[in-house]
Amino acid sequence: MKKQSNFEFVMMILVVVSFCALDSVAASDLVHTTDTLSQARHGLAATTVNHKAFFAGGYIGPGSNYSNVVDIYDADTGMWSNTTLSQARERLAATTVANKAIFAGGYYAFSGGYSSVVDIYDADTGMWSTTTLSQAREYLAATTVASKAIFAGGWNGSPTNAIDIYDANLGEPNDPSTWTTTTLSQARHDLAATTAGNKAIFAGGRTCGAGGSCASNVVDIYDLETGLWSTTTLSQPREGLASTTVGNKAFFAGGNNIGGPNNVVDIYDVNTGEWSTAFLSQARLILAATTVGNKAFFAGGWNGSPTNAVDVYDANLGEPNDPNTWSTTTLSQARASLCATAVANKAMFAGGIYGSEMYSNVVDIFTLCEYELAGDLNKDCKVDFNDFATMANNWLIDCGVTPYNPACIPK
Ligand SMILES: [Ca+2]
Repeated sequence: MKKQSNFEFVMMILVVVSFCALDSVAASDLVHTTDTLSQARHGLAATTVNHKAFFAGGYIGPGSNYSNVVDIYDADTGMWSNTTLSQARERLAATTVANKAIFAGGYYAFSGGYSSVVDIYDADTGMWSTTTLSQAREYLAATTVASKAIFAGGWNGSPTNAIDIYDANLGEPNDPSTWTTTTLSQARHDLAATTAGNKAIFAGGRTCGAGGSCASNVVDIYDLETGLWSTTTLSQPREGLASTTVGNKAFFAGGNNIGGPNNVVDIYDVNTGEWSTAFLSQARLILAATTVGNKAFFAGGWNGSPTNAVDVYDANLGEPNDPNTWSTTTLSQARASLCATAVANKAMFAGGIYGSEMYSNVVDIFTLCEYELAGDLNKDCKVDFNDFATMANNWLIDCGVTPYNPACIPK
């Protein structure tokens, strides 16, 4: 038998150190892989700054309760690290402005532990700092338009209409003069927020406490150009919906209305000011949404039980009211109350709850690659250890000699 070369040996080592689980290909230009958070949890918040995706806080179950963990994925290196928030909490909101990732509010203790804490990561300095919201609250929503990070609504024993706005053009967020306050047209929590063009849009939510039927159809819109707020309505009232933006269109998908889990997607075109509707493949609430390139992803949620459904809208294929522009795929694990963010060419869905007191550490990653790259065997747009591992796994297999080898797949 031929002595194994150094090259072969190096590749065998690479198989051992390869850390990303490869999964099925979701669509021709999407690669689905999975990874894990350092701690299983749900009710966490995610945002991305400077090629790094942050997954912060959450609920980790009875006994230990709330998480202060921040898992950080670096898209440049493919490596994970972690750090901690200044306060463990769940149901916080996250957004990014001017190279700062901001994590605001949440719930930190049973019986009234509403948080006003704002943790801020500055990607320019690598430092963390803190400040406070004008009002402690959980179940708030956040989005950023230009230099303004806007934190709206929430619950602190009752629904609130509070809006806190940090303007990065005015200085550092620990300077109180960089913050202003205003109000939503309707106090509510568990609403959804996204930004399209010059407009920050806050939609739906819940106007009462546990047990009541009180989903909201209200949409509050902040126009950066005029500095004015206006209101409109969703086609159906819902809470626990998910939002994201593709190009000039803001999407508000799913949620719970008075009739139960909902499959409606309301779509606002900021260029025309027109609303249209589409439908998810499956009615559900507490799903997560994010966008990579021209594709919007709506993943997971609850429809009586946790679901692994993923609906994908592709703006390259046309307008979203055309069903042909939508396709479906699945998460590796059915779960609800997960979080989502996009980094580089990856849509990432992390954590969640998949049963009674069963919390997830799973990260599903959909990588969009619209290029051909020689040696990129898993089609994720880069050549790295994962491609090397695939090659090493199949090293010296000759399908002409051993066609019965399971690695030999007929064309
Ligand atoms: Ca690759």
